[in-house]
Amino acid sequence: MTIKALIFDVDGTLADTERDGHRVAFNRAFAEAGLDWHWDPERYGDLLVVTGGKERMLRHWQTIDPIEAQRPSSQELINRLHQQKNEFYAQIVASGSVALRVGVRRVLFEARDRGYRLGIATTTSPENVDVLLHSTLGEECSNLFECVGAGEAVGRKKPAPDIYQWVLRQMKLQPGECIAFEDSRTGLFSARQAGIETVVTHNRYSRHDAFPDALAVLDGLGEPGSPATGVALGRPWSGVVGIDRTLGWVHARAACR
Ligand code: XBP
Ligand code: MG
Repeated sequence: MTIKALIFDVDGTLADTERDGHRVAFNRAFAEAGLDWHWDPERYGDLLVVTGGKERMLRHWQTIDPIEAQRPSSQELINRLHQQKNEFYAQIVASGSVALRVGVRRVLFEARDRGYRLGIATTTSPENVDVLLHSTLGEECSNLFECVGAGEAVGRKKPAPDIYQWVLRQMKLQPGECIAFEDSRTGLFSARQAGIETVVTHNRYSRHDAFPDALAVLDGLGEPGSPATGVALGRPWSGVVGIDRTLGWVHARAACR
C-alpha cells in the first residue's frame, strides 16, 4: 500500500512539553487553588502512564485521598484545575521556552513539500496544540496539518486506538497508508492497535521503556551533523530520519510479513 500521510503525536514527540511545560503548569494551578499538591519531575514521570491531564489529576487524588476523590464534586474541581493549568501552559509555551525536537521541523516541511498529508493524534487539549504550533512554527503552521485529533474528540484516550481511528476517518485513509510518530508506550500501543506502523523517538521520560513492534526506536529524528541513534527493524541504526528512510523501513517490514 502507498504511504500517503504522516501522523504525529504532540507531547514528547513534536516537543518536550511534559517536564518543563505541563508539569510546571499543573503545579502552578495547584498552588493557585491553595492545594498542597506538587509534582516533582520523578513523580510526574510515574503519572505519565495516565494519559490526559484530568485523568492524571484524578489518579493522583485517588492515591493520596481516595474518599475525597470519589465525591461527586471532585470532577468539578478537576475541571477547574485543568482549565487553569492549560492557561498557565499557554503562557509558558507562548513565552518561547519550548522548542520543537531536533529534526521535527525538517521532516514536517519535507513531507509538505513532497505532497504527503499531515495529521495529529494527541491526548492533549486542542488549545494546547494550537499554542505549541503557533509559538514554534509561527504563521508557517497554518494549513500544515490537515487534521488535528485532540483531547476529548474521542471517549477513550491513548493507549486506546480511538484517536488514531478518528484521524483516519477524518482523513479518509487506511491504516496502511500512514506512518505514526510517537514518544511513549501508550502512544505506540494506540497507533499499533489502529494498525499504523510507528516510529518511536523516545525522550527523557521514556528512554528506558520497551517499544515492541515499533519500526524504529530512536533518540530523535536527527539532523545532518547530529544523527539520531537507536534501533531500526531490530538492528542498531544511526542517521538522519527523513521520508525516504522511513518508507524504506515500512517496505522492508512489509516484505518480511
Ligand atoms: C500527552 C498527555 C497529555 C498532556 C497534558 O499526550 O498525556 O495529558 O500531558 O495534556 P500526547 P492535557 O503525548 O498524546 O500528546 O492536560 O491537555 O490533557
Ligand atoms: Mg506523547
